[in-house]
Amino acid sequence: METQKKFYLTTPIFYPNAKLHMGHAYTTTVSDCIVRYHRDVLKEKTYFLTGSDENTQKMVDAAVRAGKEPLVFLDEIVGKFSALFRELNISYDQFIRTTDQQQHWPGAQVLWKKLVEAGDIYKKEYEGLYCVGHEAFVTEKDLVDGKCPDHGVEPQFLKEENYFFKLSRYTAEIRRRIETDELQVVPASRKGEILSFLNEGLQDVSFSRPRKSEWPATLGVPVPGDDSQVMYVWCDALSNYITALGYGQENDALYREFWPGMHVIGKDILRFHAAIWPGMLLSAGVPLPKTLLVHGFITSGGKKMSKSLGNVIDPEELLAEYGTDAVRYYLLRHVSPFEDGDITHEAFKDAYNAGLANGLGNLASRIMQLAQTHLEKGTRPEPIALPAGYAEAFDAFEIQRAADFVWDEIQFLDRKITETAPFKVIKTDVEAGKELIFKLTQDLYRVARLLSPFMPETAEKIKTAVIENKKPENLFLRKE
Ligand code: ME8
Repeated sequence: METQKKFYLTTPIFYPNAKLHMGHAYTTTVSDCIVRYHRDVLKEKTYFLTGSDENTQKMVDAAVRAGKEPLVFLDEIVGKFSALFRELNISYDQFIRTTDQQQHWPGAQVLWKKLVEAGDIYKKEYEGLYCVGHEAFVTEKDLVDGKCPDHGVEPQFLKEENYFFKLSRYTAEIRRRIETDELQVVPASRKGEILSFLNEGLQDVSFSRPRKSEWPATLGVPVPGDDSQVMYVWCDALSNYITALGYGQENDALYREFWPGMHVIGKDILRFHAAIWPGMLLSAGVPLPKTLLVHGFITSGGKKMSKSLGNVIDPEELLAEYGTDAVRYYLLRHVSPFEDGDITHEAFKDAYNAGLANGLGNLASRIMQLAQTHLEKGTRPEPIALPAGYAEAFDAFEIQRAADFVWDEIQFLDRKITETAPFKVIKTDVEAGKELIFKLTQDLYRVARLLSPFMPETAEKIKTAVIENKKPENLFLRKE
């Protein structure tokens, strides 16, 4: 018997210093769509990981601003993360928290020890500029007018004794793996970007920080053998992708089953994932991930969303007004997974009315109205081969093209109803009319199958309607 194919996908783990916004909703929804394609359409065995990146100064700062104990603040925010993910119907298998001392810390420490064994960790006095927004050291040339252009704040000057990781050793090997697509970086423009970054050669990175007295003891993974230091947050955070699977622990069945997998990330964290992470894995003798899918940023009206511009679009507001599948539809069909994408209330409403109210919703009710009136019973068609265009698009992570494929089918069926006019045929030839309608219900069911990674609930509703031979509830009412 052919063994079932395995597929492992991770989202970035999110900083719990504020609630999640549209960009976070995007990264997670794209991830969910890809996983659902592998699990529900290709019938592979999948594992889907998300989580939160908790051992950070910015979380502690946010807690202080909110007047709350860091750990209380943390639990509240992380509770909101899972609430949003439920609303978006994100089918993750595990939510990892980097403060989890059972699931995360032991594996992170085993990985650290591997780097030590490889001779890649050394101690050094270091001074530099630290941007809390990035949770990374920055250099003068990264700054504009003395401030970090991404976060608009001056970095802190730090002088510390830290452990360093000899990342520089791995430049050539990382380059080779990316060039040959052993570590596939998608899209090609991001591959080019990281290769030219690697051309400059990688610097060693500071990999630990002195433990801060104001941090609770449960925050920050202790450096093995030196409790005065905690792991640098990116070293700690990146390791989540394998600690969640049990790497370095007694029960590492998931790790053996699913690693290596793919990571979905935003363009802002490419260097961490395509330089530091592979460097750590090479040092530790762990296989590299197969793929990094690097998406762009979501803007609103062409501008970065910001409270002062008043263009912030809150995923919760959209979910409350339009529902889960409408939000998923917009993000998956109208935002490119490779470039920056835009969302405004106007564009959302137009897309909703065209693609869902007039498109999919209208088609499903037209067909099922005919079926309910003229057929005696429902049907559950046998699966047929996956259309090549759809599978190719998904395999290349061209999510929009895969969605377009489904909407092309919807248009095709709309035309088919008009052209074959079963409602007329049935008046003169009952059997021929019924046959046309029956075929349409089968086609509709097949559309629902292809739709399921994008809009799982709607796909189920449509399938049920076909099986039970009844009109689905008003799927998407037009919005004026
Ligand atoms: O970077 N548009 O966490 P984070 C699209 N904890 N995607 C966006 C976005 C936007 N405007 N803003 C954020 C971190 N994202 C680290 C990751 S992983 C080991 C550690 C997405 O909460 C994008 O994918 O700041 C980004 O990489 C991710 O959210 C995490 O953002």
